[in-house]
Amino acid sequence: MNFKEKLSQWQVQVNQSLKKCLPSGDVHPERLHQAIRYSLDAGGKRLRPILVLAAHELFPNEQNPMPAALAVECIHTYSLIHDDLPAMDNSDLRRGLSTCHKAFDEATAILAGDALQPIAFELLARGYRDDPLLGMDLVSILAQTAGSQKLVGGQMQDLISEGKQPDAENLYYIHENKTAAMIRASLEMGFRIGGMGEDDDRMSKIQEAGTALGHAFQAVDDLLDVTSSSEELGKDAHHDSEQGKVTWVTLKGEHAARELAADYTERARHALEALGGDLSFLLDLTSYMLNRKN
Ligand code: GRG
Repeated sequence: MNFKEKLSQWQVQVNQSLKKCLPSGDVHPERLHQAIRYSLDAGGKRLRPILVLAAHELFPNEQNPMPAALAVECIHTYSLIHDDLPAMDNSDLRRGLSTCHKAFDEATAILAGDALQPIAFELLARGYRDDPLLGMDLVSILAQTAGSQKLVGGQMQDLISEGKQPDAENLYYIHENKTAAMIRASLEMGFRIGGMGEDDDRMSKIQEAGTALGHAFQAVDDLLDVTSSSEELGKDAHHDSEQGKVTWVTLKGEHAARELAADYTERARHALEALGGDLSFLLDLTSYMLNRKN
């Protein structure tokens, strides 16, 4: 199977498993479950769950990585729903559809995001009952990553930095926590499920790869915001400049942002190459993430 076939096979599997694991829209309170389903079914590239599956596949074992892949996607989707709210980025378009608060209402969107968080942790608790130490380890990684010093902290810093003087150190902090932390955690969780948690050298290499891949991803995101249309992106284009956000593009220009994305991708590839195992899918995924169009 080539890269594109495997990517799309995993995307389909993630989508089907999400459908099976989450309450359907006719479960009471229907409106809440319809809003959760709406945002998850809207699609998205499913990059974070695929990173979990791909990292597990490097040194695979009998353990199923899918519950962790779904848990990561639930946290990611909640963060997008909340990020789009009027109190935050105030966006109208997400994953090619109206944002959750536009399609439903603000209160429902807040609650849909809230509900996705315990769903994520329940997926981990239930999915790894046969190996409680692994389950607790995964809960701990995801809780820390989604918490006040990573995802939420990065978002807070992003919001309070709007319209402020550009500052590369601050921008790095925002990207590290808002974006790279979830990408790194996805790789780390897949690797731990594959039983590689005790291998400190390899663990630090996969963390290094995740960090670099996360920063590359954000630099590409900054570029796409200025070079693509809302139609191509499936979300509001030119949003960063309208919100007065500092990005690599506003700080250093398009050319430098492109170089930065390529440089971080190269660093990620270098760290991955030190791991061994069959790296072909993960290496192709780094190129796909660098060259993505949405
Ligand atoms: C609200 C706690 C909280 C956090 C929000 C996710 C996020 C933090 C903000 C979204 C805005 C943004 C541009 C974030 C950085 C990059 C990012 C996470 C983009 C969206 O991820 P994709 O492109 O989306 O993987 P899909 O829809 O494909 O899953």
